[in-house]
Amino acid sequence: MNRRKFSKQASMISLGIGLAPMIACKSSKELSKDGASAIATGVMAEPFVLPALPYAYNALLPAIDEMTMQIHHDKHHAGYVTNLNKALESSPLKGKSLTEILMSLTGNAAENAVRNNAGGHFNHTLYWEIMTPGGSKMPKGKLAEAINKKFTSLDGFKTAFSDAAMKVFGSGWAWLAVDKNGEVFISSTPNQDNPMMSKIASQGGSPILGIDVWEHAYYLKYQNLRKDYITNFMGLVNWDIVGEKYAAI
Ligand code: MN3
Repeated sequence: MNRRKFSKQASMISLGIGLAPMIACKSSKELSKDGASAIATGVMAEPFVLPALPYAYNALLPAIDEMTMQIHHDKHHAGYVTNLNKALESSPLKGKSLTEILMSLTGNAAENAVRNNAGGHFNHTLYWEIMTPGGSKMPKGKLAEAINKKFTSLDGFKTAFSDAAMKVFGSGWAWLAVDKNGEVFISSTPNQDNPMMSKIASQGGSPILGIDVWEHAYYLKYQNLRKDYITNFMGLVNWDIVGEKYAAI
């Protein structure tokens, strides 16, 4: 990437961080295996590119099987990235960062292609990041305090989060997000929406943890047993990364 393009993308990213630094540069960098900067990965600014999975396809076994990971990342997420770039060609949102795009969406049907694919790109980037076979198994520090304040305990959070994920009708996501007062909340969104779409979502905020409950995320291994997938997902959460995201907001 030449210097001019690099600085153009850098300025777009700095504009995009705004109220919600979310998958900020630091986190995007972690997704890049070749040591390139977060900006060069194109996770957050045009042209958007598929971030490398930060671990092997089989790293999450036995909770999530290798074929599911491969298809999910290489086909589904890749498709959102390709279609996002395509949709932006004829969109007034072209040129904005990913976070700016999400926060600008109004729910107008003309935005649907950008909405679905920008959401898909953002959501999956977060999902890969916050799952790992390693990392802390419990939230620490300020995040632990915020979770305990809202849900009494980690178990209280897990019960409420699992309940929200179970109740998503059809395809969608459940979230742990942070509101403008720094308080954590649980919500769910249909399709590829997320709480960053503050003009659309039932509650706007910055997601720090999300579970994909589209059937493509679990059906090969779990079929109709969404509850078992959710339970096993909870054991994959890297609370160090979630804590970093909370601290960055
Ligand atoms: Mn998915």
